[in-house]
Amino acid sequence: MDEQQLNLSLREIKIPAIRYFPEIGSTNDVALEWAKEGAPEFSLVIADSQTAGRGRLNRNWVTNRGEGLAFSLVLRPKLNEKIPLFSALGGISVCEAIIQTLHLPAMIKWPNDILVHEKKVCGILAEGHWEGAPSVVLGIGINVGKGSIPESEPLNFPATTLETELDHPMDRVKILREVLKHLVQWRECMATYEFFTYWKEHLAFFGKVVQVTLVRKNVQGILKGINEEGNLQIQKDDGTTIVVEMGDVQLRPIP
Ligand code: BT5
Repeated sequence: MDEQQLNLSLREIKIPAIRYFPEIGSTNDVALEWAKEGAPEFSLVIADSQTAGRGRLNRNWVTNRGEGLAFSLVLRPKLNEKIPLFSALGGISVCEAIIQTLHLPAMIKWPNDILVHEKKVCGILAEGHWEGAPSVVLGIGINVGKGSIPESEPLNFPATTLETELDHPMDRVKILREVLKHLVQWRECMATYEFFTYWKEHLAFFGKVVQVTLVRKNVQGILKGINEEGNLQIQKDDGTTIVVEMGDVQLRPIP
């Protein structure tokens, strides 16, 4: 991967500027700084490896050199466009690109992961900056090569890679191009009926009994869907439905 190849491959997509790094701390950090300096919508930061890749809640995200995709887009939110919907924008776009290009059964695990065969292949981190001209940085990490999964640490969810699922080598830039193509298209109809329908239809564990880990406690119940704010709806055993704004979902562990 290099800047010239990226510029060439992405020339047909509405990307105004690209910053490529062989190695960087976190592409989200670079994009947040660039956004403050006025980077236009769809400015792209991409790195071959990250030394301080971030997940949610200060967790880490590993991007090994030559294996995964790690990139961040600067987006300019309109009034009323809230952060959870940007995570969904990323999720829907990655999901659709994987399904259409690779014919793998990708699903969106609320709020920000893409699963293939119930294993995590992609994580998404949307972060906002509201001073001055508001911006949202949408960071996406995709496990492409078999060496993308960190070996040295336990993972919070089982992981896989695209190459593991398809058992052949893959062109990372081609996958990037497909994701960006879908992202530019979905950006036009964010939060529409079509957007929510696609999200709901590809929601992992829909109708299944799940456990949601919240900051201080766990909640169990049937995953019923998402509301218009992008929050998760869980029906508890007593029949009441609760709305979850932040948490980690997994199938209910077998006792
Ligand atoms: C995420 O957080 O899944 C969001 C990851 C976002 C990464 C992108 S890469 C480009 C941009 N720049 C950044 O700095 N970040 C974004 P979360 O749901 O909190 O999951 C984090 C957890 O996933 C970690 O605690 C590990 O257990 C696990 N993990 C770390 N690296 C992984 C990998 N490559 N594949 C699968 N799981 C991983």
